[in-house]
Amino acid sequence: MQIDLRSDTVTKPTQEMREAMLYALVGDDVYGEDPTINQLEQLSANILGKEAALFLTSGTQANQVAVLSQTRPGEEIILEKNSHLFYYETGGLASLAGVQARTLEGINGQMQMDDIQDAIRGNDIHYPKTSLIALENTHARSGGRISPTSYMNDVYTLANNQGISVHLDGARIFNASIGLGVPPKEIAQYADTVQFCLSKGLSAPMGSILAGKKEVIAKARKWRKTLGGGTRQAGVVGAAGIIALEKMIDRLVFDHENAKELARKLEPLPGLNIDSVGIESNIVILSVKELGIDSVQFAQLLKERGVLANALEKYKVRFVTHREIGEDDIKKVSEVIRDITILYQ
Ligand code: TLP
Repeated sequence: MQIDLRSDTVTKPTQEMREAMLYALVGDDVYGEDPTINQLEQLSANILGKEAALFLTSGTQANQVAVLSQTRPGEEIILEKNSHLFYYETGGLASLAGVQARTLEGINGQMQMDDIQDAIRGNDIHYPKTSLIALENTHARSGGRISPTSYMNDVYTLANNQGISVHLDGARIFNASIGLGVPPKEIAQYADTVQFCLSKGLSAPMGSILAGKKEVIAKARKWRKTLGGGTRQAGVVGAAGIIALEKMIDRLVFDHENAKELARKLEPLPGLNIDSVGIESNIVILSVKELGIDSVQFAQLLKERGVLANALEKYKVRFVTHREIGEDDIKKVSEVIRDITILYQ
């Protein structure tokens, strides 16, 4: 059996989810007639403290629809240079929404307030209009770092004062909520639209939610149709999403503990660089540069020993903890890594 730490997306639906899927009440969701999807959307809106919510096929689709619903072609969006929206969405900002990306370098995933202020366009005839600021919490490529609500408040206030909308890519907002010890709506209040994924640590097989004001979600519903994301008896998968929200959030704390434990075990090993204090959620990023091999080679060595991890950058390897990873797995993985470091000393 392999220990798969490539992503929390690899989690499979629970037995309870499978049973809920089997017996889900369904209808045609393009007509708004799927009772399970309607329940999931209402539940999601309540959890985030938003007026309305929409079920989409993936986080990528939800992010793209959020941008399409709050910008026009030729406008500018400010976002962090390692954000999923910019880094991993196949250039959708340009090809779908036709917006220009103004990327800023963040610290632990947070763009600096002065930089955001400077990046907001004024009234000059030459300039595009800044119409959206996108945040990501937790921030995946910085190692699952969590932005505090005070930071989110600052960005939201700055944006609001200038008539700019804020979108939160909260693919892992529940990890942020657990890490901060505040309910998700306290984070979501500082964004006009919020997307979260049901298919990551929450273990549902697919689906994301986009939530916001009624008018924006009505636009999003139309854009979802444009992208071919209007589905019919979607309650079959939505039923698992309801279980995800009702049963799977609280246990994320174990994933955070396991990530911290993995980092603590790896920190003293020679040739590795890791900051265990910076582990705030379920992602651990390890630099293998001093071992004298790159991340692809390191990931291959792991794979040969039954452990899967992602080569994130030339020398950085990513491990993501999730429901199918227990304390024993963390112990085994740290032993495997220790053995590799001995080989390369
Ligand atoms: N992230 C995936 C990969 O795409 C990199 C992962 O394994 O972490 N926002 C954030 C912050 C994400 O991490 C992801 C997925 C998405 C959006 C997109 O979600 P999906 O995969 O459902 O399109």
